Amino acid sequence: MNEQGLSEKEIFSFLENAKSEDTDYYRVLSSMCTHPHKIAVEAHRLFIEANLGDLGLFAGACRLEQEVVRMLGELLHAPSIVVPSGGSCESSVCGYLTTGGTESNIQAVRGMKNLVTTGKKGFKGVPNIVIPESAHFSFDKVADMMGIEVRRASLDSEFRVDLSSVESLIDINTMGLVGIAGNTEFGQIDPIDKLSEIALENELFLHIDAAFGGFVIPFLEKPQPFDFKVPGVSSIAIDPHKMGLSTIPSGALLFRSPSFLDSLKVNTPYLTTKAQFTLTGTRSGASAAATCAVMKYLGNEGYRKNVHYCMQLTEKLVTEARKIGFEPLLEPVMNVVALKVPNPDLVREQLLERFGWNVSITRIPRALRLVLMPHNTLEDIELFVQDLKKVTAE
Ligand code: 0PR
Repeated sequence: MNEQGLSEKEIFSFLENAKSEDTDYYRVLSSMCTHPHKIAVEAHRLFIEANLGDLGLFAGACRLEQEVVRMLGELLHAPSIVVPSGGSCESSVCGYLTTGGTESNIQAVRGMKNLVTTGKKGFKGVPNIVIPESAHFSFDKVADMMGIEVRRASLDSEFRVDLSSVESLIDINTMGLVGIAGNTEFGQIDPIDKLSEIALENELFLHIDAAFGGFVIPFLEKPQPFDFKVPGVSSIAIDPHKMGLSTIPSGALLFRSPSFLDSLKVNTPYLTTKAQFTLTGTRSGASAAATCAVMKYLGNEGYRKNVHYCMQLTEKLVTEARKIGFEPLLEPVMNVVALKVPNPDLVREQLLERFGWNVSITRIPRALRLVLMPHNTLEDIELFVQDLKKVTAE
């Protein structure tokens, strides 16, 4: 740091310089985030200093968090219950706002672990969870930090988790299963109803990672079962900072039962509240306000339009790609396309170098991964496919 501060003018020229290196989502087909809605940005500014880590000082922001949890509970068909709240807020749905899918997944597994290790079930060895091979790399972090074994079940030909593989990995030390509702690479939805049957039969928790799909699946023309309507689902991660059009960081974790949330409780003796259930201490009230505002502003209808638009982009991309001879690995279920092209790593590199397109690659098999988001346009898609044709023709 300098001994003396810079002028406002100097700071902003320094910041603008840095900002010019960012993409502003132009020609970005690799991101699950997008421009936050302007209502979310305004609300975020209004609550910029609010700290949800000290609910007693920020009762208003706390109320907004509870309202978001209530609205998400409604969206995900959560049963109505009373939360054992450490703060001054009570809610009829159980959960809290996180920094995103990573924190939600970590906390869901931590909850499972706390419940089983203090519960009746006799664990002989290291506890384990069974997740799909397609699970997000946040589960690598879970494996690393939680002292548990993470077992990966293989996928079927449609990139959904293979149920017989899941069953073969379950043993006496299994605490729970994870299903993905909108996996990162393919946008595919695991058979959540079948996973639920396996979970109930074996008395296991079932966490659903709907970080991306949570704001997509309910608004599709033919939604598949993935939420608390499915009886064995015990917790769900859903991210407002992805298709929820809120500001970063905005994630959420919802539980079917208050005991799950309670298992995460830590006493906070010197705060205005007695306990915390969250992973982070200081938390952004601005994100809660942003999410609350955009959800209320858009309503179901607004999100349905948003998903409809992204699915139109998706269909356009697949149609145009087929015209130049490229097939998707699977018929897109949501606004993610995995496109089979020869030499995808080189194609990706060329698309960026020559035309400024940011795309990503799936791991197995290697294919171009394209996420169609509200910042993309139908014209963009046409241009993209033309550029893809040029890059692959050589
Ligand atoms: N679960 C699923 C299914 C996800 O797709 C992701 C993130 C997470 C959990 C973790 O969420 P957080 O990153 O919010 O903790 N999926 C995107 C990905 O890894 C995140 C992302 C978003 C990456 C925008 C790049 C980007 O520009 O691809």
